[in-house]
Amino acid sequence: MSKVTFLFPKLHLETVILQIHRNISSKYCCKLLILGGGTGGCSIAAKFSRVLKENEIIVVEQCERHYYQPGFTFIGIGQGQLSKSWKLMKDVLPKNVIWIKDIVTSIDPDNNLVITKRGCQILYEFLIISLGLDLNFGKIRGLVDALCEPEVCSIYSVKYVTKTFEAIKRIDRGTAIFTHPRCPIKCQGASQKIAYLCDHYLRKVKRRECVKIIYNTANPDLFAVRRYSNVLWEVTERRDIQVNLKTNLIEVHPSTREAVFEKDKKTKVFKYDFLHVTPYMKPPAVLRATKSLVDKNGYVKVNKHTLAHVDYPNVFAIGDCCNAPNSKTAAAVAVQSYVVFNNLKACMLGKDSYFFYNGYSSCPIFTEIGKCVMAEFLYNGVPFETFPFKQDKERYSMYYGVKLFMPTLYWKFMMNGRWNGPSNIRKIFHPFQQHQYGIDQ
Ligand code: FAD
Ligand code: UQ1
Repeated sequence: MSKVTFLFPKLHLETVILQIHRNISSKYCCKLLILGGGTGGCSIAAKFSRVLKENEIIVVEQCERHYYQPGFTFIGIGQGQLSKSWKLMKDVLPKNVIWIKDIVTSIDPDNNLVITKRGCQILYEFLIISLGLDLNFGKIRGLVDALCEPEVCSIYSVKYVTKTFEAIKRIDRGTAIFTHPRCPIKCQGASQKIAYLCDHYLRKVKRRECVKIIYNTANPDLFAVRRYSNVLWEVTERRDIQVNLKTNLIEVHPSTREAVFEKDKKTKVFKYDFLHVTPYMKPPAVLRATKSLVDKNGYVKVNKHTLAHVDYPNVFAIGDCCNAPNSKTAAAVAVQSYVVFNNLKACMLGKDSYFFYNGYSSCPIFTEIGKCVMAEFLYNGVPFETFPFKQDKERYSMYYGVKLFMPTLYWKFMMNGRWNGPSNIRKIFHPFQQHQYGIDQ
């Protein structure tokens, strides 16, 4: 495992000393504050809960439930149930951390202070931001109203995911449209996975001939990594799925079932009988409001290799809300959590060493119920595969591997801080490969 010497600016912890007394109920202080109890927040809390003392960690998370979001694609095609895709936050978070169930409303990194909606003031020595992305259905005019109709849906939201399969089951003719927005999103593959699965379902029930399937994406290619987009182009051609690139949804008229798209600054209206929308996404409001922490789009400014904040050495970010240019997935978070854990631990001890994140991400692209292209890659779309066979192929093994083993890997290993990505598996299959940990230089 590569460890490289690097100078973290030393913190003068004596000066950060928390002057608030623990016995004032709405005032807290802690060694490590974690914002967000999603994939990143829970996995890193689990890691630090083994090295820090009881009550030295506080997690602020607004939700009662922790969802396994990768399962939403299966739910959308009737291969999973929403009721089985979540656990209570209290059961996912480690037992020896303090959970403040509230919304973070203010972050003041100059004074090491976070304030919540109900008025808790929390002073921290070290901060990890893992607030994910907010879904922004409202950005597309008419969409929120359209989502009240039975034929408009989205696997991206807890609210609409179950409805997706209901809507797919009802398709019997006409045009089914799937969209992908013009912004970074979590799991860039999910917007097209659901189109392929829908196509497969319609073939199974022998209604495919009556339905035209269109995938309208704002992106310039089907997938950001050429190796995998090649195979996906073959899939869409073979299965007669029309792909329109650089075609961005801007408006929906539910009463006439029309979706308005923009391409090359011109608008084009598509009639639909079924519409699956992948919404715009944006960092949570509190991040966008904290200008000193974020870039112009509201993502936390980190060094893309160390994941330390570029200006505040006691602040790190992990997952979808940071501005490292990796593809935003839980698979990426697994590797990032390992890097952040080691770098922050070194920082806490005043050591000058760091681990290096090279952008690893993975996206299992289901092309049928029973087939999956397992995309794995680094920064700049460089393929970086784990298994001893070509992964730019549709495979049965990858589909069932993801469906059957990934939830256990997520709940039992990742949420306990014990899954750092597939580096150890890769080491078995590719013992002489460089960069085998996905985290070295
Ligand atoms: P999240 O897990 O979203 O956590 C953010 C947390 O912050 C949430 O719990 C939220 O409630 C909390 N929060 C936000 N704002 C505040 C606030 N102001 N105050 C308090 N709490 C707040 N990844 C894969 O690796 N493989 C897949 O196959 C895959 N498929 C996917 C399919 C779908 C449909 C979706 C939606 C996602 C998929 N992902 C997949 C992506 C993966 O789920 C995310 O990348 C991952 O969950 C990101 O983790 P995170 O911690 O950054 O954000
Ligand atoms: C992964 O690590 C992960 O996080 C737990 C996922 O989310 C559920 C994934 O979908 C994938 C594919 C990985 C990567 C794991 C392997 C074995 C390639």
